[in-house]
Amino acid sequence: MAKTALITGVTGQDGAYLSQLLLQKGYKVYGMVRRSSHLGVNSHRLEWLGIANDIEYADGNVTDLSGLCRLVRAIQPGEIYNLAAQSFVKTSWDQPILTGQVTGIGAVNILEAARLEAPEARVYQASSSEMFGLIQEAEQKETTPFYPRSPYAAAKLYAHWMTVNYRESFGMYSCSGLLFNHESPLRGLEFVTRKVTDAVARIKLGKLDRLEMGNMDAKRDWGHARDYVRAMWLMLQQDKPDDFVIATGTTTSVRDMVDIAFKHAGLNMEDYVRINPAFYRPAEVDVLLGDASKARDQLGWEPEVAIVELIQEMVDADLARYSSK
Ligand code: NDP
Ligand code: GDR
Repeated sequence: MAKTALITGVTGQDGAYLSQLLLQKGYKVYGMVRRSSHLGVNSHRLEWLGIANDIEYADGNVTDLSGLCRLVRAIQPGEIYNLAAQSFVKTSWDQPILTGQVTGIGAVNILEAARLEAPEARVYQASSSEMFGLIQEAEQKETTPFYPRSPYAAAKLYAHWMTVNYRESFGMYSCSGLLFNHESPLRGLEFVTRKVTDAVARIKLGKLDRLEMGNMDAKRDWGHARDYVRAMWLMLQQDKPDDFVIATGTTTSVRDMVDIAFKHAGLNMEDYVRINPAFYRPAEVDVLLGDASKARDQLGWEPEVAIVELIQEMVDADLARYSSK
């Protein structure tokens, strides 16, 4: 019989790539979507991948435990991937309560629904390198102490420890993936890589004349979302549940990432980029650099796409998108 997976956050970047991977593996994929006033599912990413009609959609919201229980009882998924979140760090200072409810409590609702209605289900929780925050060790691994620097990171840390706690308290197969930044042509436009590649494409095509940026000195360990969803799946296929850092092991400044994008389009960033303090954050995570050796050794996971190739793919996709409009 086909394996069954329930994905929350199926309409987001990772939900789309993970759905594609699971469908390729023969899974029946249930995607949980938030009800909204516009018709149908916000499925543009799933359409881009050509899989929008291959998913069974189910209404639900991670803040609503009774609805989640009904859904999990009906589907009896073998695997649950909790990707739903208020995922934009900057917004978390303006909406700290909502971020706590969705990104923090939402994860506990998923764990509770699984515990009560499908206790054998394997649960993946989307944890984040943002939990490392103010860095305590030059390279962050599973044992590095956490120091969250935003309401988002604090909410994720709560969800992370609850995932560990449900494993230790109830013997559930619940895993936390400590994923570093991962991007793709399907990345939301508010995140820095996509904001940049989208702007570069518009500048190149004469539709925009400048790009306003925040802190160009921040450094991130950026990988490709397609590589990272593979790690999520691998985490749920092990004999024992465990937590893993997923990263490339290379860190790049925002400035250098912007330079890669402009150069790929044959442009000089100095001619277009301005700093706007409105894009600075109340507290910054200055540098992230992950050590994914545990995932390499135990899961056999390795990233296939490095930063230059990633940014070039994103610029090319945005150029194609705007050229066809
Ligand atoms: P996106 O922002 O692209 O997607 C977020 C998803 O969550 C969307 O499908 C959104 O639905 C859904 N969602 C938001 N609120 C709710 C709610 N209350 N109930 C149900 N669904 C909801 O995020 P990514 O795909 O980039 O990330 C996936 C997960 O991984 C997130 O939890 C994120 O915090 C985490 N993460 C991401 C990293 C990255 O670099 N991308 C790194 C580490 C962790 P809708 O379409 O309706 O808005
Ligand atoms: P991040 O991603 O906060 O790391 O969280 P984001 O792309 O928003 O910021 C990365 C870094 O770039 C700096 N920056 C800017 N950021 C944005 N968005 N816009 C700008 O104009 C800009 N200028 C500079 C930021 O200050 C920051 O240092 C992402 C999300 O996907 C989280 O959900 C996830 O958990 C983490 O990655 C790992």
